[in-house]
Amino acid sequence: MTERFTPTPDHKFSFGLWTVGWQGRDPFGDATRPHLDPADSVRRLAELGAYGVTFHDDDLIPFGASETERESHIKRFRQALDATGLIVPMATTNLFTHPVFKDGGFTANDRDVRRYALRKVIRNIDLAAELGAKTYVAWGGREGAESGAAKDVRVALDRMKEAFDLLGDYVTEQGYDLRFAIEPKPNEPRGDILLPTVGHALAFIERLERPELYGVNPEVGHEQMAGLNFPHSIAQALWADKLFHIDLNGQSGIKYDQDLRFGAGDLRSAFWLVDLLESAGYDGPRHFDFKPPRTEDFDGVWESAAGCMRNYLILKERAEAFRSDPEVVDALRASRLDELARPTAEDGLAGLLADRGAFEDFDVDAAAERGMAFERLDQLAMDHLLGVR
Ligand SMILES: [Mn+2]
Repeated sequence: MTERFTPTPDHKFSFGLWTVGWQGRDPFGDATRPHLDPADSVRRLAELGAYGVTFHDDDLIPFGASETERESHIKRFRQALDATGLIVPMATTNLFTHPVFKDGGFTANDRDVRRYALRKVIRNIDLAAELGAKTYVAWGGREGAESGAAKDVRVALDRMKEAFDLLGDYVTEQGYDLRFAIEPKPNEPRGDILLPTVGHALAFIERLERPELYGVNPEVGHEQMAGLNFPHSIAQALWADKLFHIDLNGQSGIKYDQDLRFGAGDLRSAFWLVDLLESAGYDGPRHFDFKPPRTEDFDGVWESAAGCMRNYLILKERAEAFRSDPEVVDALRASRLDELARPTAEDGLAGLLADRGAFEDFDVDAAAERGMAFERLDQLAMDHLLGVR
């Protein structure tokens, strides 16, 4: 019963060092947990069944560390990776904690801050490539504003494009097998953040010089903070072939970024998300970007991390049961999903125009009377999710 929900490296679960290592500092309170050594996180995550670990530069090497300290932190981390077999599928840069980034990194009004930010990213891209990462995430948490005239958004987007184009040049010149994944978020810590949703990021990417190098890293809670349907955003990213990475966590409605463990918050949305990822054949990491609540001690931290993976596997099983239920197959047909999959005019524009049945002789009233049977379909999903079928 429990064995089938036991994670293994084949499931491709990964965690950020900053997740289990979060000390519980929030805007109103101090840390509730001591510092966690990255090497200990690696060992513990491996024991729990994860396959990968990810990091911001500053998670691994404290900001301002000397070159010698830097080397020793990297060495200890490498040793833990080698000892456990954990890999580094993704890395990212902290362009938000240090006060120098209070007005952003790539789009700070201060040009010297922008140049420093780019050099900080490039330095960590070298380390990411060295450790075998295939994806480089860019979350621009401080790229935004609290007031109107403070940021000329069109010009800031020019600077954002300039930054990403330079980084694209860099990985291309170095010959790194590394692609970028832009992580949207609508607000927090800035009042409003640039590239606030998956849709904004997808549109931005098409304006870059090498669009093929860039995709998105959507986070459950971020899209839900904007009141959006996360599985719909993921479906569009998949449709555009741009789902390079994903941040799984939980969020209850439109409020501050909760970073709950995956499966907490909007459970039905989590069910449809896992159903989508699994049925679409997404083969990237299932990466958890959550924060074990500051009420927890380390036992609670590991319980929370294990819960993320367990909930994913439970939902995967529930989604598979839903899809393979013959009654669901009937219900999908009754709701005419097969018809949606058929092109609207495989007879071409001329055929459509010549088809009197499509318009002149079309029985509008009869079509209007047809029910869609979506409620039966959704209740079947609910029964499967709740484990009563
Ligand atoms: Mn978050």
